[in-house]
Amino acid sequence: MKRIILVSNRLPVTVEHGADGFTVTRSVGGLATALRGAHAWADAVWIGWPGACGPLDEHRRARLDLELARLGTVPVHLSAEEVAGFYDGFANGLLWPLFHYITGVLPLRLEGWREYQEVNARFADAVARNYRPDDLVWVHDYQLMLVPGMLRRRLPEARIGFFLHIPFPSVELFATLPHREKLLEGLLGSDLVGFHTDAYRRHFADSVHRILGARTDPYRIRHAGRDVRLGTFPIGVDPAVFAEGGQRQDVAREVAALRGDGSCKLLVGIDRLDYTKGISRRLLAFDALLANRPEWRGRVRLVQIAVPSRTGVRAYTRLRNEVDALVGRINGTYGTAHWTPVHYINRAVPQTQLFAFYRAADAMLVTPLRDGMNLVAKEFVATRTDEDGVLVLSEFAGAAAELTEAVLVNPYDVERTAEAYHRALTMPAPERQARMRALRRHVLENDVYSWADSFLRALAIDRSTSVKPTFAPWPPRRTPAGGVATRSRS
Ligand code: ADQ
Repeated sequence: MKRIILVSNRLPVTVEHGADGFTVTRSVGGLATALRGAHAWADAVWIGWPGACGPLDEHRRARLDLELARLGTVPVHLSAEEVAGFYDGFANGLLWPLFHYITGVLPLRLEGWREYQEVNARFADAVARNYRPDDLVWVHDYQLMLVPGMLRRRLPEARIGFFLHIPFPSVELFATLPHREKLLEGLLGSDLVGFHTDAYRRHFADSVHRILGARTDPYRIRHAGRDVRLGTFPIGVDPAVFAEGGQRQDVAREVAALRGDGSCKLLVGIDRLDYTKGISRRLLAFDALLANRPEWRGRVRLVQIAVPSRTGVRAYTRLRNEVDALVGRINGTYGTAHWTPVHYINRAVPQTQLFAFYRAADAMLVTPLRDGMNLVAKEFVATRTDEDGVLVLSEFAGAAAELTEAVLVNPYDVERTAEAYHRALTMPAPERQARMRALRRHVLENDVYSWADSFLRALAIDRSTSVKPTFAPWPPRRTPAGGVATRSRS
């Protein structure tokens, strides 16, 4: 069995400092859950940044590295300057907004390109040091786009895969990026490049064709005398975790408390506090619902949970102020002594509460302006073993290509999004159940394990084999109801 080297910006660990040293624990959620299966497979190693560990003398650093090795991980330690330039500057200040089509927050001056290259080179060094012939190397996400190319020069025979967790934008936008050639060439060091949707895969092939002049077809690119395969691998969740979580006793008590006597319907939003997640427009649509349909006043509330994120990037401070102000305005305008329209929780919540919110929601609002996939939508569906609850989903989330039975919305169209909330809140039970049953079928059949499995299988097979298409092409079909639908996996 082949050994796997996983490579991601963050290691799936949390290092905590105490008076007598540090403790290292495995973290849950996100990529940590997604790759748990792959990490446990054979004697995999995971290479990445363990987070800021403060100043450590040589002895403590060696002890920390030993602890990390015990968990099957290899650290790439980064200095504060490297994090500022590579992570806050180039990756999150430029690539993140550009790849999500949020051009309004792009910096006037390019920051962090030098650090981005240096840190990518350090990751490539760490992989090369740990590499053994026949290993599969799987690199993750936009922070490490140069790593496959750097590795290919050092390990020409290595089997290298890359997966992009965020959208790949249209060539019109990608072409504006300084250093676009270097980034594409970095990715083309891979044997296989994976995306969440067919649209992202096609955008990438278009960009390579237009910018590098390479010969491309939908699933293969000929570059520098090698074939690079492309594939669509939509990520999923671990449905058992959410099904079991949603049915726990303590969760049931919390659900009852949230629902109260049932006279007030519950809308729920759960996100990282990120401008791509569409929280401001989601609030504006709720405002419009209360303005246009006064019958909902006192009869519906929105719980918005937003976990603080990337506080080192300026655009995130502005977003926080904007959301604070909108929540204040809506509550000030419509709130009464007996009813608060928006309950805003600006911190991470424990898993028990997450399960309870998913379970208690009459409608879950997942309305990003753009999102690679969006796991919250799939976690909500996985939790609803009661086959009830409505998913309101942005057509600009990767998940919309699969979850076609959701109520799909254009989050930029605030008035129609407000109408979609109304539709979700008034949907008859048989329709809610039919839609939820169909959503559940898809989420249960396409879980996170089949995602990792299918990518690794495709990476391990012969280089000349092409990756089978899984989804119908963008743009989605229009449904008679005016919503948007794409064909789901056959
Ligand atoms: P993210 O942008 O982080 O991931 P998402 O897919 O929604 O977005 O995952 C967020 C995770 O954090 C979920 O597991 C959710 O439960 C958890 N979470 C969110 N808010 C929380 C809160 N307030 N408290 C506690 N937990 C919270 C990136 C891409 C996505 C892609 C994933 C996986 O941006 O598009 O789906 O990677 O590829």
